[in-house]
Amino acid sequence: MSNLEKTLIVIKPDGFKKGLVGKIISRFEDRGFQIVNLKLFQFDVDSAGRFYEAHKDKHFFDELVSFICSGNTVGCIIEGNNAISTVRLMIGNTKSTEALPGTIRGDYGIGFTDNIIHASDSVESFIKESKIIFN
Ligand code: FUP
Repeated sequence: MSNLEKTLIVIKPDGFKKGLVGKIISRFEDRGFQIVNLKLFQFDVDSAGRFYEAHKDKHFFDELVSFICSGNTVGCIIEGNNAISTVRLMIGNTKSTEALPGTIRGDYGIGFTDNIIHASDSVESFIKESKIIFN
């Protein structure tokens, strides 16, 4: 039985600067997901603060907001069977140094804050985050 879902990925400023947009989006297309919306944009401090609201009391919040606002990003809504959990598996561990080879973070980076890509972790996060990016 299939469970058609949408999720949001954001290619972060480090991923964009490394020229990984095409390679990253291809991975999802190769897997069988459909691209349903795509946007090149740069976060401002207000929208980044709302995007990362869950982390607002954490010690790394200011660094996180400053990093995500530091350059171009690409937001992409993708759709397919079990999109939320499958895409989370494909991006890998938050700490890139602990992300397995074969995952996006495991193949393209060694950073923690600068970990190439974000993906929604629940339906609620997807709805909230995609509204911030796609209005
Ligand atoms: P993830 O869902 O894998 O993107 O990770 P989290 O929601 O736990 O964290 C959001 C972002 O905060 C991560 F992409 C990396 C960053 N972060 C730090 O910079 N320092 C920390 O100690 C924890 C997370």
